[in-house]
Amino acid sequence: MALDKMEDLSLQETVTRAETDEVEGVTLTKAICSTWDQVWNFRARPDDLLIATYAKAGTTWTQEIVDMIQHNADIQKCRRTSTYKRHPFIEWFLPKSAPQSYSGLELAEAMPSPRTLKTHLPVQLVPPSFWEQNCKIIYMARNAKDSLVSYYHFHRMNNIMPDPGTWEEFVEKFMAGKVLWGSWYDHVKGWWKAKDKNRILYLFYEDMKENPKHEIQKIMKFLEKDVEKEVLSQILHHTTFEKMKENPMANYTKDFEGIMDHSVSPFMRKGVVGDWKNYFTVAQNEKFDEDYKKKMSDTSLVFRTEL
Ligand code: PPS
Repeated sequence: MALDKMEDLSLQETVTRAETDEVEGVTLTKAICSTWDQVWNFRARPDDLLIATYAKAGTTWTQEIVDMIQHNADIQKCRRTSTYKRHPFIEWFLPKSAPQSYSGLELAEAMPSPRTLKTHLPVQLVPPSFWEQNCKIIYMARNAKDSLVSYYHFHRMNNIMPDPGTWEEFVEKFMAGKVLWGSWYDHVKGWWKAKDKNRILYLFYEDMKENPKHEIQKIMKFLEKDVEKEVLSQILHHTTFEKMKENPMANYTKDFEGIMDHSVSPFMRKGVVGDWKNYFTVAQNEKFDEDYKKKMSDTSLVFRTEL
């Protein structure tokens, strides 16, 4: 057997799907829970920028846009390494014994300022130093149904995520908030509330799809950064779904080799609004809507599920 095939096989054998535990009722991987004290005591710096999202809301997209703004659309600089390493994912932890180890905390601590960091934590679990230091935070939200579909496919292709079960089972788990990083409903509502009292720019995936130029300008204003017209055009061009899908430093083909299986479902899957219609049955949709109404009755937050 060819050596690369043997390595592939041995890697697959050691890849196990994450076990979960909880922090204050929020489902996280056991590995994250085991380092929770360190995450909670993370020392934010005043010039840190935090990109916060529920999983699959367009984190990577936001990260690429921010990086392009910060580097005046210098493509070479933005390709210095993969998204995963450019912006430490603060709570993410894979022990040294794992096929691919990672410590967002170590990466962040070693990084010179100004840092841009990533988190999927719900607002109540964000390390307090971010609030103490009054850090700027960009929160990107995406409608529940498209987030769910994207999350389901991500569980299928990423062999260290918990087993998603069947589509039907995953829909139930998502509605119950029993998926990694907890309830989508509590996440988007919690951050929505927090934006009134903190330096949070709350954005929507759907708006970004509809009018990326406008949303990118909002981000630039928030970052107090002005760029030439041509630079803005470059940012727009290089952060389209099509461009990012072919960018190895943004499409996750450089990380998690043997763990993420892009042949099952690529990380850069479809990048559209409304793909949920291809997955929800009529009955599922009715049930989901009814439950959604109840869970979202106490917020002014409104999402679009189609454009
Ligand atoms: S993660 O793993 O939580 O960090 O994933 P995240 O980056 O938040 O979300 C991945 C989804 O975002 C889509 N994506 C984009 N959509 C439009 N334009 C651009 N440039 C873009 N980049 C990433 C990606 O395709 C995933 O969504 P789905 O619906 O699965 O395609």
